[in-house]
Amino acid sequence: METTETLAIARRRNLPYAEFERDYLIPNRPVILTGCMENWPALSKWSPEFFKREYGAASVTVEGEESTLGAFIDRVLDSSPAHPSPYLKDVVVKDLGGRKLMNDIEPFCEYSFPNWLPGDYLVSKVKNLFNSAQIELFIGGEGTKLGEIHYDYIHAHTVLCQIYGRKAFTVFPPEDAPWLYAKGPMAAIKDLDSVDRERFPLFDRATPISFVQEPGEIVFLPSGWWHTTRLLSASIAVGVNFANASNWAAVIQDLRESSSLARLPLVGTALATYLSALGRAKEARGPFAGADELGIVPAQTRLEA
Ligand SMILES: O=C(O)CCC(=O)C(=O)O
Ligand SMILES: [Fe+2]
Repeated sequence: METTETLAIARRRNLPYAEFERDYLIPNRPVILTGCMENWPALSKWSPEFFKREYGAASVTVEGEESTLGAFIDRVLDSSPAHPSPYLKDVVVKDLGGRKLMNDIEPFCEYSFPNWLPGDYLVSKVKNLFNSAQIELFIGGEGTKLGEIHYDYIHAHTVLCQIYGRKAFTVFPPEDAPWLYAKGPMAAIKDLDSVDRERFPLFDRATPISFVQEPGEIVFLPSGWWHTTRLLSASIAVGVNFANASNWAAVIQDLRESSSLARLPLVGTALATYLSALGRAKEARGPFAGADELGIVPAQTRLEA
């Protein structure tokens, strides 16, 4: 933060896929995408009260604590910056509400396709890891904080689609890892509101970009970008991790460096060879690979272009 220049993120409305690919996906730059959620029934339908009414009896585990979704929503409605509610993060939308709920978020954001993470993999460990990429629900209350600065698992990209309420982001480019005192995907610095400068003197060199996401906006965070969030009001979002030709090499590299098995030289090489070949096979499945397995219908404007 030595420069006085404020780094900013672009907002692009109805961005054609080819331009998204050229200007953001391939260069690995974040962007806010607007215009693509306008036909989602969720935008007028979803609220904390909606989830309490329709799915209140469902049981959920939030930050290690089990309760009904209804009881959790009560905490969201009572949340304040002084007493924030926990953050519901890993509920799979189609497990909670099936086709009926998925229908509310269609046509889904096409920028997140092709997605090569869903589908079959010969190695069951890889399959479980990759298949944990699902369309997930995020619900929290005013003042709820993500509580960690991280990049997403296996160097996947992510899209986060804001449906209800407002969310503040702070993101940092992958190169800022040393200034965040990072180990693997997690920064040692946890809370940006109170950074211990004695312990973390190099934090001053970091180049944060802060912005607020509004309902109807999609944040694209590319592979390896550090991020943390804070909810400015009760908030509901959906998101999904994805990987394709643009970050496949980074995903393979991540596996080789992070999994103890893949660090054995021969296993690592065999796995990398297998995954590279698999990437070429996935490529042949076209621009919307992964949509069937995720159980979602994507927008397909790039076919009209
Ligand atoms: O609050 C958010 O939407 C970000 C959540 C996030 O970064 C994650 O679950 O990996
Ligand atoms: Fe994340």
